[in-house]
Amino acid sequence: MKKPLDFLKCTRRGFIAGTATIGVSLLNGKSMKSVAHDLLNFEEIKIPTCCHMCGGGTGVIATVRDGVVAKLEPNKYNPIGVCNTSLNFTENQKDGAAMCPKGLSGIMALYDPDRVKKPLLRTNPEKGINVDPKWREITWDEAFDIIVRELKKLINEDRPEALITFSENSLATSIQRDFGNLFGTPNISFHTNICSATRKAATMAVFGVDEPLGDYQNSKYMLIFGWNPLSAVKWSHLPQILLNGKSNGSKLVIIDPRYSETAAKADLWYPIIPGTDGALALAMSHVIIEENLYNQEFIENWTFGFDEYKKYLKDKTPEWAEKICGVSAKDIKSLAIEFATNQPSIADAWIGPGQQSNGFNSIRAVLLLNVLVGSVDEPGGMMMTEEFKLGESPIRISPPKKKRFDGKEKFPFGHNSGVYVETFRQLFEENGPYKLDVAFITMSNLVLSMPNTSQVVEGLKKLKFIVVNDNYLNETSNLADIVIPGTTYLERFGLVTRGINWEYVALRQPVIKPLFNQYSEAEFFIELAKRLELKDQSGQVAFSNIRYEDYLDIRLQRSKANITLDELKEAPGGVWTSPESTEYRRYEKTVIKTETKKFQFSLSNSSKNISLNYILPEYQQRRWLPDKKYPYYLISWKHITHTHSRTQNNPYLSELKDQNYLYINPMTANSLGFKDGELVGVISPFGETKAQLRFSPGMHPEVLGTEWGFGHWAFGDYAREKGFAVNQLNKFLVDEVTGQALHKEICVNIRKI
Ligand SMILES: Nc1nc2c(c(=O)[nH]1)N[C@H]1C(S)=C(S)[C@@H](COP(=O)(O)OP(=O)(O)OC[C@H]3O[C@@H](n4cnc5c(=O)[nH]c(N)nc54)[C@H](O)[C@@H]3O)O[C@H]1N2
Ligand SMILES: Nc1nc2c(c(=O)[nH]1)N[C@H]1C(S)=C(S)[C@@H](COP(=O)(O)OP(=O)(O)OC[C@H]3O[C@@H](n4cnc5c(=O)[nH]c(N)nc54)[C@H](O)[C@@H]3O)O[C@H]1N2
Ligand code: SF4
Ligand SMILES: [Mo]
Repeated sequence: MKKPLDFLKCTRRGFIAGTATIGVSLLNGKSMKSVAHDLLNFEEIKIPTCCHMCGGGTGVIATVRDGVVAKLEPNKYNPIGVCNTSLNFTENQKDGAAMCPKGLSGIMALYDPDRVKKPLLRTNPEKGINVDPKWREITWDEAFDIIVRELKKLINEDRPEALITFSENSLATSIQRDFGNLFGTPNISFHTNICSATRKAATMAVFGVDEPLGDYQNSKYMLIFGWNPLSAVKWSHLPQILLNGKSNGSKLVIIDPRYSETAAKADLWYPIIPGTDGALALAMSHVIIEENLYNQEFIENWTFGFDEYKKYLKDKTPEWAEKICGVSAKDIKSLAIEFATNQPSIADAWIGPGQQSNGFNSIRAVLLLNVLVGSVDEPGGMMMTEEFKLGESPIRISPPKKKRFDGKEKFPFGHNSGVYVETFRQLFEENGPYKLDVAFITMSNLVLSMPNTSQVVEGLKKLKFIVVNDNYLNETSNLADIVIPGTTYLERFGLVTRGINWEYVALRQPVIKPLFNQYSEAEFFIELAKRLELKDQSGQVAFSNIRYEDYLDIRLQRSKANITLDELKEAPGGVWTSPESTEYRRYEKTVIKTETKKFQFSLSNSSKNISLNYILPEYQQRRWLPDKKYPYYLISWKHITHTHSRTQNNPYLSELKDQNYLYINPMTANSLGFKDGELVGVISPFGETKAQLRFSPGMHPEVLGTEWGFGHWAFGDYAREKGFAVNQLNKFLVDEVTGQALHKEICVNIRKI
């Protein structure tokens, strides 16, 4: 390995010493100075914090030796990494906590020499995918002056809505909303609509909560459609609790067009045709009803729309579904009977079906299996969790009344993160409701992560001024006017509240000072608001005497935790957990938050102005289907060693995996005369790229697939020119109900080169 080790040379003393492992008692709270190695005489501190190598927020303990982060390890005081129900927390804690490879490699994200260290100004006015921006380093003051000048133009023209922001969805989100409200733009958007908005909308429609999580460890049957938690690790306890469930006698069944990492641990795996999960789930429901295996009492007391659903299911037989999804009628029947008779059971679906058209209905059909058998909010069933709520922001200002650019309100279950695909389509086609001039893009590599690379690039070129806040000069910053150096999570504050089935809040805190003396992402927006002198509703300049830490402190004190930030720092592992443990059958005590206040087989007819085929979770064929010219489905997924496009420059992770392949069933390849390892052209109507074939008997013969996130042409030395960027091949497609981007709906052909 080259640069990173050179970069760390100064810490050699600490590193050598580190090899003689020190048994430091596990911490209580904040920067606890502990007894170090007397002989070698260096100072060691252990600091609890939360990972942000992906959005999971797993608990971490950072060891800092002489001011250098030397080690990251799991924090067993934090439920994320241990267990998602309090029922098993203490028992699981005895085995310690877990982190995934991406999390364990966080040090290399911090000390990556390719990081952006100073604000940069573009000096080349020409913009293009491969055009050198000719960056010039500028001071922070210069950067703020230029940005303030551009934003003041919008204020002077009374067009604050011409500012749009895009951001990751758990980094300074409420500060960005406050900033948007103060500035007067409604166009504050986050990545959820290119992520899992279909699942959130489907769970809202069926259960009235937006992120229910299964109690897998206590389940007897786990049926998972298009979710791969053993590789797409997000809450790092998930692989273990699924496997604990299995050891406790549960059956694990995976529905996925390929033999995924989770399928490899499953009892049964059914390769399905992409985008047909809804048909399979509907036919299973048909069988459960026909066989009288549904939970009549639960349905009578707690659900809405059963009779209509039952009527709709009349002809959705296993034989009907077999022709659509490729799973045999016999298997569908036995799956349905097993699911209903092994209680408690869980049926769940994530973004495999979610990033295909009609994802909203497909996921609803899957979730309704839980409702049919009544395993909702039962131990071992699907838990009706709600995210812990922080208290109100201290910034008092109402949202602007202006219309959003992305037309989110046209989507009946449009997600409040916005509709990126519509934003970019309208930018590209120049037919939005008004002109957008300025974009802030924080912790998002839209050029790689959005479908339809070429039109996303052209869309970005239509903007007058783009500010990217990132740790790297990524593909998106190639089109920016100013790049602001980001922080890593090891250099900033935050509060983590998602991902388990009882209430908790965990502290993210800087374990060292920001390496380049940079503002954190939240502080950047606060500083900008101050320099623009944005006023709250009382007429005071907002944030004039509130630091980000104060902001978090106030919201924490106003929450149910009712503690200060300092108290959270002192809490074991930097975590507050509610004294009330995981609750089951919450619906018996509280109101179900669906429109009809029942678990919904059907939406009510008056619901949300929704078109008829979304009232019930009807099966509709995918919009983009293979044809003679493009005969193969192309799907993509996450590999355990990487997060999206952001970790490919991490030397630890790129040593484990440094490129993606195009996986193909050997039967398909042989029939076409392709060899394992061959470089081929991959063509869709929207783009072309080259990929290395890899034979995999675990691929459905009609489906090609790859790990997404590779194929950088910018970023850093380790990342560049490894593998291919799959989103060059797709088009702007959205789920009609939610506005979710449909990354997994692509059809391609391959050719010799
Ligand atoms: N290692 C790693 N883990 C991550 C992330 C990461 O970047 N890297 N990102 C996190 C994020 S933001 C998210 S949203 C989650 C997502 O977590 P997952 O939902 O697990 O995401 P994917 O890996 O994209 O897709 C899951 C599976 O869907 C399959 N699939 C594709 N099309 C279909 C279909 O039509 N039907 C069915 N049944 N299956 C299909 C794919 O083969 C894949 O195995 O992962 C999180 N965890
Ligand atoms: N084909 C295909 N496309 C997909 C998916 C898929 O399965 N298939 N999955 C989709 C999903 S689920 C999601 S969530 C999106 C994710 O898409 P994005 O949210 O765009 O994620 P990344 O591509 O990882 O880009 C994140 C950027 O943030 C920067 N970054 C990382 N950490 C920090 C930080 O702490 N501070 C700052 N300022 N910057 C930081 C990284 O350098 C990187 O440039 O991609 C979607 N795209
Ligand atoms: S799943 Fe891995 S990368 Fe994501 S937060 Fe947990 S440890 Fe970090
Ligand atoms: Mo995601």
